[in-house]
Amino acid sequence: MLIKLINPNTTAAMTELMGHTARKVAAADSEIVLATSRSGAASIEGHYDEALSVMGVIDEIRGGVPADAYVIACFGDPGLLAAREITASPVLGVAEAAMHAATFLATSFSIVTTLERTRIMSEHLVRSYGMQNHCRRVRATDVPVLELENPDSSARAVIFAECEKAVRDDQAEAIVLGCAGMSNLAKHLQERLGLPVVDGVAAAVKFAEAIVGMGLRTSKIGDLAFPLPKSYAGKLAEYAPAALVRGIDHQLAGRTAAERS
Ligand code: 2AL
Repeated sequence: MLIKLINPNTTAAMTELMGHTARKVAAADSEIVLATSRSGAASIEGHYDEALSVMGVIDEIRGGVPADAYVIACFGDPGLLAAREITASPVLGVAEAAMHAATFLATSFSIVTTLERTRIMSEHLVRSYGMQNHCRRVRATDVPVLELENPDSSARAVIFAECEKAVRDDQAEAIVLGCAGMSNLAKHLQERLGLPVVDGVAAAVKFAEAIVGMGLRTSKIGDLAFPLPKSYAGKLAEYAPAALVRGIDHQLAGRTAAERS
């Protein structure tokens, strides 16, 4: 099956890092196609960055080879529900996938993320995903996203120290890594901490395989139905749903990419 992993930020090195993680966990017959957003912020660390990243995500879903599933690889899950509207192929967000995975492994988890403002954003996600009963606390490290790309930075040590605090002070039984750019740290942290450390990139890829493998597709009878055709004005005219729908072909939407080829 073909899984397209979309990095909603424009930093290609981060896409490669996440692609490495995805390919390590993917089944032998899964093909992981990587896409770096062609518009928007170099890193997503606020509501504004996030809102403006959504068009880049949409572009990657409506353009290129149709995939059996899509992974939105940023911990804010930018545009997740909008993306689910424009395709019937399952779309997974790394935050939602990681939180669900953690609930299978422990009755409580804490999230360790990047900046203080993204901590607050992750708290919103915990509430919108109904994870309040499972998430003990969201912890910020004040490590900027792009600092994760710098091998000389103290980011790893700072993240480890925050995970230790989550175990000691929150009594967290599992850790969820609160940035897709941390995906290469999960194994090392898990070994050092001695508890499950969940990376959303790996979780989303494995859930995508499971959902597609079960023959399941996104429901098109409610709010995730294809967007209503209408005109959009100004700079967003090209995103008008009629144009999107033309690009996606409703007839084919119910079949997998493997079936279509
Ligand atoms: C992220 C992420 O995963 N990628 C990005 O650019 N920003 N999220 C975060 N909490 O820092």
